[in-house]
Amino acid sequence: MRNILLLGFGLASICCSTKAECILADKDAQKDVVEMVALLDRVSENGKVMFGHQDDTVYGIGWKDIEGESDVNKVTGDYPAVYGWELGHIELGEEYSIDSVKFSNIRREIISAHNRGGINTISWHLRNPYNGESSWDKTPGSVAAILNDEEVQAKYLEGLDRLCDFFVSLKDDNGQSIPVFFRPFHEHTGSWFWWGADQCKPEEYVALWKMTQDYIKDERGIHNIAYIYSPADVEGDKAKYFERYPGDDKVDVLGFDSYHRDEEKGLSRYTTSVAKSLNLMKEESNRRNKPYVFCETGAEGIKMDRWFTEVLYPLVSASDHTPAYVLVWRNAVEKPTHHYAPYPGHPAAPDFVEFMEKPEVLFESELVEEFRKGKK
Ligand code: BMA
Repeated sequence: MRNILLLGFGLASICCSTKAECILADKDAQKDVVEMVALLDRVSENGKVMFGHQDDTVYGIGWKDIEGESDVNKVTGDYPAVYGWELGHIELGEEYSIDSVKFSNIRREIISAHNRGGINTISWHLRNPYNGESSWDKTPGSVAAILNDEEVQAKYLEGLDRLCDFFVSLKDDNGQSIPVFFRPFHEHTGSWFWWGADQCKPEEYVALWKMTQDYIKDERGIHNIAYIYSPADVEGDKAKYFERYPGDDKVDVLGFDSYHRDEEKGLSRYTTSVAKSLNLMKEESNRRNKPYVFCETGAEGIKMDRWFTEVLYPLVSASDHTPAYVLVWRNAVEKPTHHYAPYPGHPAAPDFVEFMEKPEVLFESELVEEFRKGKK
């Protein structure tokens, strides 16, 4: 519906109902960033949901660093429409990511995915600049230190600069910057990361978000980014979802992460809480004129052979205003039980093909046909 109201405002207004609302968090965002956000909106409003997979083409079960290889493609014959990439350790100036992938290979695969018509979204499990510990460090006051302690702040910005250099290096064959989503400081309503709820005050989290965003767009002049807000599953609790929300003018896409951890015990907690959160997303998406996505999910090891069609599909397709994408986590080459998409021979593979064939579910070639070429 929203789109119809907007035709008069041209590109920048595709996903908004008044011109004032059309401006993304980055007011100078490239035109194709605006288009990328608007594409999410169009997908949702057509009752479709894109399938995404983390680190899809850099490794999988039994292989690594084979250009264009993909467990999802080997099982379904198509690529995911959305690719998640993890840039943890880029802040250290290292050659390899937290998951032991060369950053140059991640860059290459982001460019290839973009050239095929796919969408890229970036997460960042950065080390704690306060003490050098991992993202999972729970030292309270780390965010406050970044904000208030000059030395810690300088260390953080040094790392952020390296992330920015990576963003800048994302160029297509014509030298144009490639638009990507960035999902900083995710799952912060939980308390397992140093930026989590027990470790910082809401206003400190918001200040860290703003500092980061302002640095990227204003200090570094980087305009190929749209920003996704991605708390942990709050089970539909609106107050909790927005307690640490940076603001409508700082966020372009709403989302959340939730995993099906009690798979063997049945569906209860996961399906109930995810359904509630998706409902909340849908309502707030309408109210705030922002698309919404299911940023991270999955059942580790996929022990239910029909998980994709019987658990995930009913959740993400049960609406005329679906999440624009759902992304399952990575197929860890170094720890084969840590996988979230089927690979050839996996007992859930036939069901995954059925999932792909559902009319609502878009893999990459369908996204390209229907929404890029077809201009739905
Ligand atoms: C987690 C796990 C870790 C990984 C991290 C960053 O959920 O998959 O093994 O290092 O994400 O990708």
